[in-house]
Amino acid sequence: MAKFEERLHAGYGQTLNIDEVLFEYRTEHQDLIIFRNESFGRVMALDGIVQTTEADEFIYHEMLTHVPLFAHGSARSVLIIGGGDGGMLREVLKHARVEAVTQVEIDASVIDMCKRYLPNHSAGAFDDPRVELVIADGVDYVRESAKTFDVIISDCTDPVGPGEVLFTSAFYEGCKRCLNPGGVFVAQNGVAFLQLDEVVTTARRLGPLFADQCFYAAAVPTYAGGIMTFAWASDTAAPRQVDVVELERRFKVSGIRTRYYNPQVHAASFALPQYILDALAAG
Ligand code: AG3
Repeated sequence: MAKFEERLHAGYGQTLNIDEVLFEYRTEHQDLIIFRNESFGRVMALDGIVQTTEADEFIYHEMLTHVPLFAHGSARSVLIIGGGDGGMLREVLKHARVEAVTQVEIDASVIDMCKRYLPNHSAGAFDDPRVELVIADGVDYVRESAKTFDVIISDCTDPVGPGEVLFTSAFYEGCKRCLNPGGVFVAQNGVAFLQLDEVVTTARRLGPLFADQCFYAAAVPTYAGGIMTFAWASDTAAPRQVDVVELERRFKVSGIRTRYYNPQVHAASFALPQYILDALAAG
């Protein structure tokens, strides 16, 4: 049986059986493979790193959308950077208050191939009239955009290859420029136990730019190695401090159905283990 061996961490990695290769291609930017695995369904990897699977994508996509959106409470405009598989877009569009979503993805072939071979991720989201799709570099977009947003979601790869620029101060400055007052920026930030440097580096870069900066976390099985952290930044602590009672109210009013997210999970996800807090304090 063919195996997919992930190459991301030094001396440690997950291996997935490849039951069937559905698509494999060297795009203009990266190596893309979509294959089927018995436990996780369809799996998409870029440059040898698992990006998303049918079985556990809901955890990641719900946590990077519903946490900032329910915390904000009245977001109308959302910017997604990356997210070519469309899972993030699908979750954002569940919020009826959201009037406009701009998605900026560098690699058009990821979108095309995911629409075709991972159709349950986008589930038609790219056809929603609220969506504007821009094929461009995220850093350029946030530097030049005339539009501003209530929530910005960076659904990036790890800081190697094309995704590296999405962890730079230049990118974070652009996001700050594109964020409305009271807006929230969130970003995928790696699995903390194995990528602790990433947490520290992100805090060092985002911290000086925003009045409120922190991380929240969730365990996503195919991002092997323990909990994944998500970076959070805003010009105000208010959205982070919304209490569970108010989150319950907002969630109920929305009518949104989720499989991982709920207001209790939302509130609890901001509690970080001590080894992360210590690393941040040592900075
Ligand atoms: N992007 C995040 C993949 C990160 C995997 N990294 C890791 N295991 N440290 C996923 C794109 C899904 N829309």
